[in-house]
Amino acid sequence: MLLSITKTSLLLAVACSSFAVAEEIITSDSYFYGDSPPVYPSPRGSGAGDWASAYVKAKAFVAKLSDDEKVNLTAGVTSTTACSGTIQGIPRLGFPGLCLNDAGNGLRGTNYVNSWASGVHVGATWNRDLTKKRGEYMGNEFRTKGVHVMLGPSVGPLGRVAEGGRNWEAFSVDPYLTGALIYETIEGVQSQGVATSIKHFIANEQETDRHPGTNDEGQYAEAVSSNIDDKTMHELYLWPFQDAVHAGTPSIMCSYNRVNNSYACQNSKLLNGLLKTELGFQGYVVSDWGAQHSGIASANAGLDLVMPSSDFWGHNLTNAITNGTMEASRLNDMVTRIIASWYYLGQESGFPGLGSGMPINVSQPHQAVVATRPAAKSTLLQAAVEGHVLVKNIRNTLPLKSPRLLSVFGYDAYAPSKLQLSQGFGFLEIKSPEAYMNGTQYTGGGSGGNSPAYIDAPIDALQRQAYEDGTTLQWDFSSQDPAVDYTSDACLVFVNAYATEGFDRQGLSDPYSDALITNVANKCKSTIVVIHNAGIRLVDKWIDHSNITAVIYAHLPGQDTGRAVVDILYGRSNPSGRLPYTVAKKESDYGGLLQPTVGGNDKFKLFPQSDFSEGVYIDYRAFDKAGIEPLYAFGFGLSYTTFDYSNLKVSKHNSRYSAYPPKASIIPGGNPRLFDSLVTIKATIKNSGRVEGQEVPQLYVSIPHGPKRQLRGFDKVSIKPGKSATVSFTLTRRDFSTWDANAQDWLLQKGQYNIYVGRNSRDLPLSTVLTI
Ligand SMILES: *[C@@H]1O[C@H](CO)[C@@H](O)[C@H](O)[C@H]1NC(C)=O
Ligand SMILES: *[C@@H]1O[C@H](CO)[C@@H](O)[C@H](O)[C@H]1NC(C)=O
Ligand SMILES: *[C@@H]1O[C@H](CO)[C@@H](O)[C@H](O)[C@H]1NC(C)=O
Ligand SMILES: *[C@@H]1O[C@H](CO)[C@@H](O)[C@H](O)[C@H]1NC(C)=O
Ligand SMILES: *[C@@H]1O[C@H](CO)[C@@H](O)[C@H](O)[C@H]1NC(C)=O
Ligand SMILES: *[C@@H]1O[C@H](CO)[C@@H](O)[C@H](O)[C@H]1NC(C)=O
Ligand SMILES: CC(=O)N[C@H]1CO[C@H](CO)[C@@H](O)[C@@H]1O
Repeated sequence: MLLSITKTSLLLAVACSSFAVAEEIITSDSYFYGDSPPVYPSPRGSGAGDWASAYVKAKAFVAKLSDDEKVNLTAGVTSTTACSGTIQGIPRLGFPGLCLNDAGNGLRGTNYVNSWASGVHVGATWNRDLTKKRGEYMGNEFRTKGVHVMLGPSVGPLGRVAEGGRNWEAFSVDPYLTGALIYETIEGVQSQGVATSIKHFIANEQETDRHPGTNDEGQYAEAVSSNIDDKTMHELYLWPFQDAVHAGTPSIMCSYNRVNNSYACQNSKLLNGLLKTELGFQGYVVSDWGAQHSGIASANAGLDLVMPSSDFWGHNLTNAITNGTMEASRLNDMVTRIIASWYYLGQESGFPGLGSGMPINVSQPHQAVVATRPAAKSTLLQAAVEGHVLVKNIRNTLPLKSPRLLSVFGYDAYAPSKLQLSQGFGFLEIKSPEAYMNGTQYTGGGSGGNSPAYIDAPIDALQRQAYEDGTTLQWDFSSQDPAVDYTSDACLVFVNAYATEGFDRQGLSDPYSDALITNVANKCKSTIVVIHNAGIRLVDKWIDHSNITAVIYAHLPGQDTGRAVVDILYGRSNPSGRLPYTVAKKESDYGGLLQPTVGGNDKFKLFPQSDFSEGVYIDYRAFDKAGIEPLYAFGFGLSYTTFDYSNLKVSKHNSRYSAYPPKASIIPGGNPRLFDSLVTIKATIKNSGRVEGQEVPQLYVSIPHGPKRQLRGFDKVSIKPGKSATVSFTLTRRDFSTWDANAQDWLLQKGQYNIYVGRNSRDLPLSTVLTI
């Protein structure tokens, strides 16, 4: 691999200089040949790790297949179910086929299912156990409906671009937090015998120009290329995928964009190199819907399955074997990986019929009903509750205590029309205002949305609370400048910030909602703002208004949105969410990472280039580097109580460590020695306030020659007032290492590592120095 990089970068240098002289518009892809190092042949799945018995069974199965049957397994077909993708069955061998369906935050496009809290909301919970439980219940819904493969969860986009349209589908802009939560989700979902398909591999960091097509000038342009160096790839974007492979995902979905000018679904460095060699991935690579752009080249580069169907493969695969452009072993490997995944999850026995709960016509009988089983209820609600992040609370505004008069405003307070949204929010290009104006936003738009059994809107839950407390409610959901009863004890304003697949956002705030909030605050001395935000939402236009006394980022809670927010507002639940991203004081603080790369300059207008030249410095890593004070730091969130930190203790497990991980057989996830624990760190947290609450102690490390600090540990603990808890963080070799591109390995540098423990990335009362 090392050899090929050297050779191709030399080639690249030659190619660039000969063309660069003329500075003319690049019209041929050949200009970019060599940008992405070739890695061939495609590694065969070996049954490594806990895949051995699945591979034994799969090999025996594949040995019985005809060539036509093999070819049929490599692409989807249209079916009589509503599955987003279907592999047809082979009845003579008892293989029923596979149903793949959207998406990572719950089932989409069917009924009798639940709308779960979305990725960013789960990221804001910082709760591993809750994330795993959510996975179990979601996985069970997929199983009940006859869905073998959940198309998700997403860990990419990670959130490089603040306005990214799909950031909300994944957990956090931080790879460690995202990696930890994807791990738990996979364990939860797969405990139900349902496979996860982790998307989008990789560097799918913007929606703009995600597909090739006709540009504004009527010319055909390729999809955007994310140009990423090897170190950034490993330390940032690949990190959570590594955790996903380690957790045993049997499926990875390759993305629409190009990476180093080679389409992600035919990029041999990504698929053969990083994924199947370095990470030892034993499952199959499935194309995002319509992401295949070449025939045999994509097969040789490591693509195994094409969805929803293939315009390129079919009998061309067997032709290519006959004429020598593809090895027969490649086709066998593609099919073995798919069938091994079916065995790996134990789907060969007792699994409901393929898509049986999801007929195309929802009026047909035999719907598998899963909503809302009593066992799932508390997890559904708790996940909704814990993703709320309280960022401002002055003059004891919250929790509310039986107000006499409460006034409620904003287009986001009531339930949207459910028929219209029975499949979740669609791909709505909402430009200005950049808000969904027709009801409360409980999930984002596009294929990552989900389908609610019901929608318990904020106003519905407030009405129930008013009944209990004898409160009088006033409301006006349509005016931008509503009349306010001056006797109101408090005013609640509900707004949202919409985002969807297919489009990047138009900004991080919108004038309509900002004016609405300000208008209410001008007339109401205690104004509480609740924002259902599918991504970062700035509050600079009004946060210092003296009448705005409380602000909650309510993210995307799913169908229990109203119940959850009212539990928080009235103190039945103590807020414990923490921001999984940084909220800046102003848009320009995000610098070049505010907006997506749009088009190309003249030279590259047919090949839009997005250079990830900032390296690993995105979000808080970038703010720390540039010395920019955020409004709300990564990891920030208030509680109704306070927590004190003390007693930091660090213990190394050994006195000396090798620079590189000891050699070992690769298992899914890579070299297993990367996950050796090196250090345990403990701290004591005391609840110094008057009510019980959950704290999220966070551990950051400054790795020599790296970002100022990086998240490398977190926990969530419930502590009664006056009581203390000891939290313990175990850090692995990977947690302290940097990617050494020359050695092509993780390097543990000798030197001093600052360790910080505290409440968020900018409030770290405990620190010490660890010498390695
Ligand atoms: C992209 O190119 C950079 C060098 O410019 C290299 O470090 C990296 O490994 C390449 N990655 C891929 C996936 O081609
Ligand atoms: C392959 O798929 C096609 C289309 O569904 C079907 O007509 C054909 O019978 C299949 N071939 C085999 C050998 O199963
Ligand atoms: C084979 O490839 C050609 C050219 O890419 C394509 O037009 C054709 O549809 C393919 N055949 C099948 C059976 O997919
Ligand atoms: C071999 O077959 C494949 C698939 O039909 C085709 O794309 C390729 O051009 C053929 N190559 C040669 C050398 O015939
Ligand atoms: C769906 O099924 C219902 C009940 O069988 C039938 O009345 C309706 O026409 C069907 N709709 C479609 C689009 O097939
Ligand atoms: C705050 O609200 C009161 C009404 O309760 C209003 O009189 C006052 O002008 C408001 N303050 C500001 C700064 O708008
Ligand atoms: C789909 C839909 O009902 N859209 C409406 C949402 O609200 C805006 C603003 O009130 C209307 O213009 C849309 O027609």
